[in-house]
Amino acid sequence: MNITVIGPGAIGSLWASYLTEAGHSVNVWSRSFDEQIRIQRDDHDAIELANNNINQLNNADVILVTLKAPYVTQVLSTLVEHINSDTILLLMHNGMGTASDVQQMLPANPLLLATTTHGAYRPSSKQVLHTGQGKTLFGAVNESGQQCQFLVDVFNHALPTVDWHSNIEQALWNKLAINCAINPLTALYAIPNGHLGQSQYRAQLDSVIDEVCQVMQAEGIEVENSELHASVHDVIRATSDNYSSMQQDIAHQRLSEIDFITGYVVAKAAQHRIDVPSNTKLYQAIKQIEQSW
Ligand code: KPL
Repeated sequence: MNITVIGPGAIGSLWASYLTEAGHSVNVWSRSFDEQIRIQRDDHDAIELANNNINQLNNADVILVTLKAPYVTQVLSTLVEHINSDTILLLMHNGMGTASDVQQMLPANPLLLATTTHGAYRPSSKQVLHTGQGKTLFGAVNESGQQCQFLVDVFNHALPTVDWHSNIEQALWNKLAINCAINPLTALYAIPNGHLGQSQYRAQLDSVIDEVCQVMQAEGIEVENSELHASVHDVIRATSDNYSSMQQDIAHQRLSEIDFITGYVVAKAAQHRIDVPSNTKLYQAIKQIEQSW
């Protein structure tokens, strides 16, 4: 297949590399002005991929968007006229809230959402390390997206496991809850994920999770409060030495995904008239840091 990866950061470069290895014709769209970019995964041979090539974008069967949530609408809006209406759009990022904008911009395109637990790290712009094996879920946003389940086989062949989820919202909310609990707290206190297991963070962590759980229930998402607490703690333990993506963004003074993580929950809570003081405080604290730069 002809696949364009928009936003070849760590996860985008990982998929670009595996999809190329699986025999697909992959190109990228990035901030770089170079016509080609080089990606070397782990100790494999480096690959050269065309960059910012309008013809390849126009001929793409699939566009995998691995931009961070705050850039999705902004970047796609500059490319709309070059995107064929048959091209499948697959959004893969932390947080929620971009799909409705993308659907408005490109209403005819099949639109899919994905969530992944693969770990990837980019020590330099040309290198990507696959730091943790994970699982990926795809699901449809619109009717034409429902016709694209075959894509699971294509991507699963390149980097297993990939499964189809008939209610991707459910899976995205579960991931969102984990990100709401871990990301802003680790960013605010500049700590690795594992430190959240310490007793001094317990009350704040518990109350963030309780609030997100209430909002999920109001949204009609199937969720059990004790299971949500347990899955947050599982991730804290499994990623104890890692710094969350938001911690890294804030430490490097980069725009974080707070609007699409905690901000999304706070906005949904307001629609349901649910008070979420702990999440609101964290949201404001991270926004304040970003505005101070
Ligand atoms: O997804 C993550 C992130 O850092 O954004 C978690 C699950 C918190 C792992 O660090």
